Amino acid sequence: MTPDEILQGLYDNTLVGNGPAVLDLTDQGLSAGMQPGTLLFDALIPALEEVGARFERGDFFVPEMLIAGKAMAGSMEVLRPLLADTGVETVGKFVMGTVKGDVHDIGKNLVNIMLEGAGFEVIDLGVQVAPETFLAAIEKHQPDIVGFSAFLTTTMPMFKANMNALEKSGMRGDVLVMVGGAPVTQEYADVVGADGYAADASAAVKKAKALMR
Ligand code: B1M
Repeated sequence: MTPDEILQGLYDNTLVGNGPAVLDLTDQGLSAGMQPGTLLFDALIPALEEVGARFERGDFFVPEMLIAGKAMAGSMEVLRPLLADTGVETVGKFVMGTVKGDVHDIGKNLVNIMLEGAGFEVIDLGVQVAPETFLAAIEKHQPDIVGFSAFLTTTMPMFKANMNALEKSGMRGDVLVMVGGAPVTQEYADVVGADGYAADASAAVKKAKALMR
């Protein structure tokens, strides 16, 4: 198969949620010397964007979104160590989680991979993370930055709930706060009082590094 055929195959099979084929094509691409970032940014992410567009149009429903997400997550397991393995020294500690009420984690996991690749130690709290769980992790790990991810307009208000909990605990001054996720904007980040916002994983790395300075 040519690199173009591998990318097309990855896109098509992610779109229909064919996990085994996505894994197989990921292996084939890597064996052929393709860059992990090419497989991710030129096939997997565009496929999920198309899944979202079809969901919006009513052509896809939740099960289709779920199997497409799972197919991509399988490939990410293979790509993760390759994307993160840059041998960079630790530049800071990052506690990350998707907010309470929200189960989306692909975008968050991608940010984590890129942060790790840039030398951050990332403590991932997973999804549906309650304010008190963030607080406990901040107390335990003493991170430089805490990151809140939200992918639904209905869960974005949890940013404010988390900020309020941080203020109340007296720890707000000890940690920088970054927010992100598909529906989040710089404006919204400003409204909730976050220190940083990024639209995607590479912007998140740039912002996190800038905040550390
Ligand atoms: Co859901 N979903 N979903 N979904 N889902 C969206 C997000 C949606 C936009 C689809 C649509 O309508 N077009 C829509 C939200 C609409 C809105 O609120 N405005 C939606 C909906 C409505 C829902 C449900 C409510 C559907 C329902 O049940 N009726 C439901 C909610 C469940 C819940 O959370 N309580 C639901 C469920 C699901 C699945 C479980 C089926 C599955 C999630 C699987 C998983 O994550 N493990 C799923 C999926 C797969 C999607 C889409 C198709 C893909 C999301 C994704 O992974 N994108 C999505 C449509 C879309 O986004 N186009 C959709 C790829 C990812 C790499 O991109 O998420 O943008 P992204 O991540 C970026 C940035 O956000 C940023 O960097 C990432 C990497 O570049 N970023 C940060 C993320 N976190 C950051 C943190 C930072 C900085 C940057 O600092 C801390």
